[in-house]
Amino acid sequence: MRILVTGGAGFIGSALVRHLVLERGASVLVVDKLTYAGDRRSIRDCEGRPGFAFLEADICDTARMRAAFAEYRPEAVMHLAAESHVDRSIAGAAPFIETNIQGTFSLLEAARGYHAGLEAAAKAGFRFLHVSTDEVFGSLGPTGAFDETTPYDPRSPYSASKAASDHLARAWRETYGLPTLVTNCSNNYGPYHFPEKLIPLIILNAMAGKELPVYGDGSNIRDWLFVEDHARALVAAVERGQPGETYCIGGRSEQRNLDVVQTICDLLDARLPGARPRRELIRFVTDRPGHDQRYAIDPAKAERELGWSQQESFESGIARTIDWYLANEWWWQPLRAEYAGERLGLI
Ligand code: NAD
Ligand code: TDX
Repeated sequence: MRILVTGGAGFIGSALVRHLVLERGASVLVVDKLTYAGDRRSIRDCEGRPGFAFLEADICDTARMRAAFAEYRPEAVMHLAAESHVDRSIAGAAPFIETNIQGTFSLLEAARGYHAGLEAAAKAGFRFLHVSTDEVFGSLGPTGAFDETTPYDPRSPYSASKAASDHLARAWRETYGLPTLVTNCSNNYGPYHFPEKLIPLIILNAMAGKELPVYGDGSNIRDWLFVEDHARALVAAVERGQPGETYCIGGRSEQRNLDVVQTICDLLDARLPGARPRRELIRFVTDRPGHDQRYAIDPAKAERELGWSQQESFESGIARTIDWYLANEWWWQPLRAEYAGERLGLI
């Protein structure tokens, strides 16, 4: 299969591209702008493989997207390119509106023109998978879980921009017949995760003996899914999902932020014993404005209709992730050096 993957140099996109190219032998064109969050080193093992190609381009550039479709002639699009960090969206929403909304619109338009020109069999088989987040559903109370029937209630600039893009993807199917599908997934973690996000930030700070910032009282809950399980779910959605449908993907693994941080401290203490337990580095800091309290996903539809299920438990996945960061300083050290002391104080 010939697949155009946007955002393939990012965290989830690179896991997907490595899975497609190295494990499934698929032909992949990565389209990525290489923002601060994109890094070609994350897919360096794919470079030079038959069928692998890379295009450095902005998805907002519709003319370039049209040319990429015309030249590459994909059978499917997997759209992951986005601005993805909630704290950055609070500090400045403009790139989120631009890439997540305008960029998705641009890509849908390019795909629509290309799809209209395909002959019948190729047209029927074409898929446009729009990859989204559980954050579009807002914040849960102590019980219940998001599923495909949950009303949208985004509460941050990031989640509002993703919600808008989900609606665009659906509208392009209803209005123009472009075979779009949407997936909404919970928090991913794993190798090649940019060190502004909670889990890699805590791992790297704890390794270095630096303070561990926990927003508010640490009681906020996220559902965590190992990134390689998400990559397999996305492939299942393209292969077996129905156009016009939404699939919620999650790890059935709810954790309080404070528990995640303490788990990382304890696992690192066991691997790199220090003079004092790393839990002593935990600092409760000013909360994120509009901080969603709890996310949880019911992935039953994806399990039933896509034949997908997660393989990695949080316990094994977090241990693998810590071991990966311990073994792969070559990847994270330049990113830490480049972003240290940044305006947002993220790292
Ligand atoms: P990321 O920030 O790690 O990577 C985003 C990638 O998109 C980068 O390679 C970046 O260079 C590229 N990009 C950004 N703007 C672009 C543009 N205008 N044109 C072309 N490329 C551009 O993000 P991620 O965590 O890998 O998330 C990927 C997708 O999955 C996003 O759509 C995100 O909303 C969604 N998602 C993420 C999570 C999560 O936990 N990280 C969970 C659910 C859904
Ligand atoms: O230093 C921190 N301290 C802290 O307590 C950071 C960076 C985060 N947090 C909290 C905020 C959240 O409750 O940890 C939780 C996870 O934070 P992030 O890693 O920033 O992820 P989140 O805001 O939950 O969003 C992530 O999951 C859904 C991704 O960044 C999104 O792209 C995805 O859609």
